[in-house]
Amino acid sequence: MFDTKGADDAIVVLRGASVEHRYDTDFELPFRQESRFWYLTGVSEPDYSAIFVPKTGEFHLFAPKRETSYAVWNGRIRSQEEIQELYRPDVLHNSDALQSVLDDLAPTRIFAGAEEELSALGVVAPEGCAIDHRSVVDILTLCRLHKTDGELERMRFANQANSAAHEAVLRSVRPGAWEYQMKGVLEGTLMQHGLQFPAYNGIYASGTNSAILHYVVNHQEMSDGELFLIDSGYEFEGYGADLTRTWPVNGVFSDVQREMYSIVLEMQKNTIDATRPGVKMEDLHWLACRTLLEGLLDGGYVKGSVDDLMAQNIFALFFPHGLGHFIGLDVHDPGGYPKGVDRIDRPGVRFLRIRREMESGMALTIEPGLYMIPALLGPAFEDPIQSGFLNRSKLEPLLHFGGIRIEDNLVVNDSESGHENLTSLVKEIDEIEAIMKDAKGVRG
Ligand SMILES: [Mn+2]
Repeated sequence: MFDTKGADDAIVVLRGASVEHRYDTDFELPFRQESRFWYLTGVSEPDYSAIFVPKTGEFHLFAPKRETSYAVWNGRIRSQEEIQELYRPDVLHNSDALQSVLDDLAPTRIFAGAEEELSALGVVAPEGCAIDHRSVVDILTLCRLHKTDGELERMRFANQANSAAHEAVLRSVRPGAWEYQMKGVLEGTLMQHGLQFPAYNGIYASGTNSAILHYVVNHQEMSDGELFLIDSGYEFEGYGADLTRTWPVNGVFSDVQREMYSIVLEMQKNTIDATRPGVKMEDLHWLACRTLLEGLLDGGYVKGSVDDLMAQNIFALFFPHGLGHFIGLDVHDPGGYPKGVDRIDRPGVRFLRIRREMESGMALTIEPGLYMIPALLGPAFEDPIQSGFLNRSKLEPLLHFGGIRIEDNLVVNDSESGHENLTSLVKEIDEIEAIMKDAKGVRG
């Protein structure tokens, strides 16, 4: 895949991540290896770098030379034998050998992970050597599209642990509790499973906050009659889960909450059922939109035909984000758009993070939602065309309803169903209510 024409002596140079600090202080942020480096080397500690030689298949690993002070302040210094055993490079070097190894290999072309890769490593390319900053990124993106068995094992475990932690939160949700306390329950449970690192900034949103798509303030007391939306996941060995559920704070769905929740559950079931090799993500998104509009039509919240409502982008007033994204070492794993494929320039679907045909081995989220967002519905009520499709008298009382999202993680495969759902967390209304009732009984 590398363009090595006339450059048989091309090499790949990659720099692993270093510890970063909070602004201008010595406060160290938790270390997280850069995903491409982690994917290729398996190294999840700071200050490593690597050279790959495509012609011979050789993997050179460069380990940082730790000073004695490291052993005092940071941790035990690994022996060369230990590093060799852990990461199994063909040749293990100290990082101060990088320049001399580079000079000995005398490449005429270097594939580097980023523009500043070589200068950040403190080395210079041999004179006349061409440097390509794009190909490694593009190729690794293609590799990461299809998960290996080892990756899937980690993703399954991440999903099991995160599902268990979400259920612990489900048992803790009640009027008078605070959003951040639910974060504490989730994190505490995940730590017990050994998952220490969030895959993204979690959302713990009650009431109207649940209609703010990336609400991360998490600082509100939860009230009787409101919904609570949790969208949070932690990583296991780099592989995250990305799960969302929405529950009634008081343990029982009100009539309108039940009605809206059922629409989202239907959107999710329809699209999960259709997820299989060969299907296009944008078609799954359209299916979710049509299911949404059918539900809203049934309830009398909108007027007209599904086709007309689709044509007028009414779906995007209630479901303004994409149906899902790839997931793996990054929560928004790369590769959603093949080269030359652009975003669809329409409300809602323009935020879709995948426009690809599904293939066996791809891992993705399916996360439809339904929100009452005053910033979208207000202007639509005044819009001469869109207002004609909206039943304002039924929608206006719901402006403070909040929102609902249900999100599972799937792997596309060649089985009869076309996929494996990694997420084992309750989502049926009666299951949710039964668990919340049981938890209430336990709490007393
Ligand atoms: Mn997601």
